[in-house]
Amino acid sequence: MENKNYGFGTKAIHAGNKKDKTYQALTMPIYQTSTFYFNDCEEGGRKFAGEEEGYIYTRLGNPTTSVLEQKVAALEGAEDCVAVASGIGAVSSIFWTMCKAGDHVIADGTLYGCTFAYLNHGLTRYGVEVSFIDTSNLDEIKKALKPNTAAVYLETPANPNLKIANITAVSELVHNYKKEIMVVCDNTFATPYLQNPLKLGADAVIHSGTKYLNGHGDVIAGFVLGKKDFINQVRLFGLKDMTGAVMGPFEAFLILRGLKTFELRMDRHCDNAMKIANYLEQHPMVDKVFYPGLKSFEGYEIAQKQMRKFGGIVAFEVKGGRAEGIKLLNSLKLCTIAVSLGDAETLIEHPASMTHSPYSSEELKEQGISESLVRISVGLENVEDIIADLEYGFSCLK
Ligand code: LCS
Repeated sequence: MENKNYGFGTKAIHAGNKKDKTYQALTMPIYQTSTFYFNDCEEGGRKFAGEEEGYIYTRLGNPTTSVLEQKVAALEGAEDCVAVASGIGAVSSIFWTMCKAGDHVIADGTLYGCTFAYLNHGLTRYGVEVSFIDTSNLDEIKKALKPNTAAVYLETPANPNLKIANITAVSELVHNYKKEIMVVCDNTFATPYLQNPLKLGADAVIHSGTKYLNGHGDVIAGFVLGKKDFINQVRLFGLKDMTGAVMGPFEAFLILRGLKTFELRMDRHCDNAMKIANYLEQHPMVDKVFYPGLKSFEGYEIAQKQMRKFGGIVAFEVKGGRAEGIKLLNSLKLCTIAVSLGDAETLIEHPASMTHSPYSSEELKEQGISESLVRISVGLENVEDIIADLEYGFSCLK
């Protein structure tokens, strides 16, 4: 793709693509191979020494996966990207690359449950200290920064309650303290269509590619994005030697296929979610709605500045408590009870007992994740049908 000024939808279809000179296939083929032959021993030596370009072994790189990496880099406005086997593969690959024993990490306390588990119960076993704070409060960041701080990690909007951090303000503050500290943003909820943390000052971005990027609920995948040198370190150390959590070529193919409709899907997810947030906000059986596009939402002002639209996830507290929330889920006919998000199907879950079960009940309370919180990943169905299903669910609580 030659024109860097193409629109987002055009890039999602064309960026990074390579013309197949052998058979002139329109769609990038699946190079389902673990290894690549060398014409002679010297060629293998040159490729291993980095003196000659080309593929060696799929754990280090694969043509199908490379096209996807270049496409996601173009969408996110990143110099480079490495594809990995899952979102948690992205989290672990980046931390093994950035940190060593004796380092300190600052992370927001509100994170996807397994990211929290990795940081709280995993990384700390290897001599890295982790401080969980509220990154939407700049004073807390100031207080937490230390000479050995290696990284500041946040999700915005965060899983499960869409909490917003100001990426520009956080990055400026951290880099003014010490420019080498990596500010890393998990952009899974927003996607590159709605928000580009690297353009706002962050040093690296991670994604669960399982979600909107693929969009069809049939892949587990992840991405790490950032400067070329750093991504090279993630690829050749964090991924190649530490986690080995490499993306397979078939998964790359499915995500390439999913990305062709990325812009269309995201517009529909966002429009449907806004309507559902408005519906829930006026509902007498709802205590509170969490959605960055609602004026009543705490992070609304910052979300307006750093996001283009407000995403497909809506969370809300059901009046009454945990039992009412669970009863609502169990009553629904169209919305499916399932974790994950970003699929065509509307998925609904109970964070306290599902995605955020790695948190203790005290930790959930500290993060304001209540037992009555329900999270909806608004799908691509006709929004009237989703609302009718929710209305039926609420009617079962009476
Ligand atoms: N980051 C965020 C913000 C996530 O929501 C998830 C998964 C991950 C990273 C990890 O990605 P994975 O390894 O699953 O590809 N979130 C899930 C959720 O909310 N329900 O099920 C998975």
